[in-house]
Amino acid sequence: MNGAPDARGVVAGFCGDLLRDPAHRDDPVLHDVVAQCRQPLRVLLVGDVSAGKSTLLNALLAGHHARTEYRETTSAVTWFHGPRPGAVRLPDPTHRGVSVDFPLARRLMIADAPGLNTTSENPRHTLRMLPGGDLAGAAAAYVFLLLRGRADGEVEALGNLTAMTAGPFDLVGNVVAVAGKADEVASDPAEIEERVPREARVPIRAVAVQQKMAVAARVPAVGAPFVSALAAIRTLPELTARRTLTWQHLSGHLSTTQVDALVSALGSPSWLPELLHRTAESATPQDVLRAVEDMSRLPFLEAVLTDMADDEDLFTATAAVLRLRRWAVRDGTAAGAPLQDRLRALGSTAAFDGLSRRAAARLVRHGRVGAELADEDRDAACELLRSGTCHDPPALAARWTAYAAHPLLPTRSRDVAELITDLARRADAPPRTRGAAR
Ligand SMILES: Nc1nc2c(ncn2[C@@H]2O[C@H](COP(=O)(O)OP(=O)(O)O)[C@@H](O)[C@H]2O)c(=O)[nH]1
Ligand SMILES: [Mg+2]
Repeated sequence: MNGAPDARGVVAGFCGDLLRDPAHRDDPVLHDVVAQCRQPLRVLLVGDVSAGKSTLLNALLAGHHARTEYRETTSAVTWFHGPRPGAVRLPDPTHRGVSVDFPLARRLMIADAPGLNTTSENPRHTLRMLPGGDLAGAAAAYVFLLLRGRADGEVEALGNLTAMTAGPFDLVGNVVAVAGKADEVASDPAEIEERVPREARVPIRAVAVQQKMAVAARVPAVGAPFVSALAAIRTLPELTARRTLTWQHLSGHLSTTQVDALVSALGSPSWLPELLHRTAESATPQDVLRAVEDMSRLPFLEAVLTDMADDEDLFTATAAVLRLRRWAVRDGTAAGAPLQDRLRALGSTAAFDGLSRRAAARLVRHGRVGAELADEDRDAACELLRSGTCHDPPALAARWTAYAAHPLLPTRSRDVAELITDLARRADAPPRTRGAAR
């Protein structure tokens, strides 16, 4: 991006060379890696049946594009991508592609894998299958939909997923845990988002989402019956006095159309009192729509996905290299060993040097690296890693040198600290007058 050396271009060029060899000319993995390097970030949505994957997709797509029946009738992986000229290459011939213009369409393409776990008695099977197949490498980022706002039953699955996709740069932040159907969880969203990464025991970000409300705000289903239902409830003290409401409480006072509008937009009535509170001052259709959208928290998830897409070169190149490594192993030992060497040599290109700095910035921002330092020292280190400049390089070098000297520091943290110190020492000219050396 922005004229920075592009590691995806280097990987695509590497595959292009291999494809000129008649032995590999028709190789589907090589062809797909080339496509992957030219497409927006590929995001895979994983989660149990009925976790609310299709509803979440529809929210992100701002339309009813994914089927939301409880029982899936198709086991095809479906990729939703923005309109692009020509055919869009998908990772596998069995996958389906749907072209739709959605808010993040220029930044990412996203797949739902329905039915992957419907055929299995054990829902965790989906994730066990991922490392064996090529699907894992074909995606470069993951949305992991949690049930009941908890990650403690997913420690193994999340650990495997993050370990399997970390790659040569110890990538973190390519998995976001989404606590969906947040209205059905007793804890409030802030508590869920703080607790889930601790439960998961891996550096993932967590976002609590009420995807049903997000769909309602975006499709939009928040129409006249919905707005009039809120207005009617407000005139009824026997309802507004209650801290919790059930659909039964409402059905005696509202029309069936009004109750249906509430049910289909909210899923459960548990966030209804909060919605009434938020729209107490002003409840025009626009205000109600905005309140429903805000409460859904989908904009937070979109911000996290956008942040991931900002590192698409890092994410996609990492996934592609991991894929090519597996491919080289499958290719057999004779050709495989020199290929592994050539793949390793990619690591010493300038483009990959840039990636290792961006990956280090992610380890500082989302991982444990530098956790003992002050926020401003971590922020300055991230800025330095990303742009080559920061406010006071000598002071930053001193603090990260002291950090690196801690005897019990994990190797990776020490490596990152030394990289930061080294960059800070070289960035000792007044930062604002230097050209940004990205
Ligand atoms: N209460 C509530 N229900 C939801 C929410 N999102 C989805 N659901 C319901 O959960 C069920 C399964 O949703 P679906 O998206 O089809 O799940 P999938 O099997 O993972 O694709 C459906 O009945 C949805 O209406 C939500 O945010 N809140
Ligand atoms: Mg579904």
